[in-house]
Amino acid sequence: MGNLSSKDLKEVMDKTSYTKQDVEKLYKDFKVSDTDGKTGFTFPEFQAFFKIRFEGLEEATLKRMFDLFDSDKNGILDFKEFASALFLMTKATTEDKLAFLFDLYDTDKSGYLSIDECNEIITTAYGCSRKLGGGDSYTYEKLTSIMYDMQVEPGKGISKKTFIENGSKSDTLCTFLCFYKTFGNLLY
Ligand SMILES: [Ca+2]
Ligand SMILES: [Ca+2]
Repeated sequence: MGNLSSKDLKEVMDKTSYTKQDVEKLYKDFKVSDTDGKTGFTFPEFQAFFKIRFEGLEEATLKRMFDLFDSDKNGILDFKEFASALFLMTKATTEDKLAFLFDLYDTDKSGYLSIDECNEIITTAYGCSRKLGGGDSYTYEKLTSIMYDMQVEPGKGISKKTFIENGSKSDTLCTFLCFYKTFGNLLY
């Protein structure tokens, strides 16, 4: 143990566009934060790792994020799941990021974002934008107008298709809700 197997390395590189060096660097950081010595992040380790970035996030939202990243649902985020998650939240296309964010905030899994779910996105994104050094009233208005300009289907809410189409017109939403350290400066 301790080293990344060449099979895992190859798998991560196939799934993402990370280089060998990227993956090795990531693996080192992952091992450092994997403090209980088991192979993978427990939820508290995951929280600790992203604490700098997501201090203001509700624990429930972080837990949903963890559960969505934990693709084999064993309660542990192994390195491959972690690397894919990080890639998705930083380097993937805006469309892929938005699809993930939609699933993250569609709390009741209805396939639509309700008003409450939209408000949670706005609140979270605004909170994150403050952490990134923004968070003025202009940002708040911009976020609100992105969300409220989306077509709402009566009795249902905003569909995933609409969310992705409208959200991808600007990168504002993704910048606030994904893994950025500061504006334009990704965590990885
Ligand atoms: Ca897992
Ligand atoms: Ca919903």
